Amino acid sequence: TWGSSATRGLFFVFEGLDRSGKSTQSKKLEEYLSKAGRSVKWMCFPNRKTPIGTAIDLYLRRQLELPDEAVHRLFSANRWEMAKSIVEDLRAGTTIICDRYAFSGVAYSAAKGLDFSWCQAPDRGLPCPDGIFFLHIDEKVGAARSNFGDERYENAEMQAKVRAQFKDPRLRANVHWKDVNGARDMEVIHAEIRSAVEVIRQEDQENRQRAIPR
Ligand code: NYM
Ligand code: MG
Repeated sequence: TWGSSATRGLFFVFEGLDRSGKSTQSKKLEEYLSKAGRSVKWMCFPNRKTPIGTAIDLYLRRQLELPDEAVHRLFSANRWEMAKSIVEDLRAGTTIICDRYAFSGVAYSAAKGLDFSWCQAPDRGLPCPDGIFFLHIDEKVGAARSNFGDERYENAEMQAKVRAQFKDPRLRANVHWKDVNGARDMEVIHAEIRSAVEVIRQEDQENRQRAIPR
């Protein structure tokens, strides 16, 4: 638990394929919440600036070869590098908005053929998001948007495999997962996410009030 502080921050994660609009939407939510006067921090995974993130960045840019199992563990370790600061920020009342998290970790590695539950194991115990917004784009929209760069995984074949893994119900079990149709106008998407955030915030406050003994 996060303790009983009435000002705990909320933790929101954006997930989806490459080019699904996660960065745009996560930054729009950050802007909206900070304009509303909330303390908010945006972050992304991989965090390429940490020691482990440096290796991940080299791997993604094809300047480093690593076994699939090893790089999977690095992606997870990269989240563990940030876990303590995430918890501290949430406790201090800062809301965190995160572009990709453990769900990408599992979907991309399982798409390469690694066992799904083996992929889930190293992330167990990480701070759990209060809401996950999965930006769904169908194959056709994805193909139209895909001016892919030359990073690893940025090709139609891999994206199709990742898309299939993101559908696995084991990813959504025990978390507040919201599918968002990412093929629409970005302001329409943003409005839908904003109202989902307010619902989650209200639920959180009600739950916390119930938990306080009178
Ligand atoms: N990726 C991201 C993984 O394979 N595992 C992970 O745990 C995470 C967080 O990194 N193609 C992949 C998905 C992306 C790539 O991320 C770089 P981005 O958000 O495209 O910069
Ligand atoms: Mg990308």
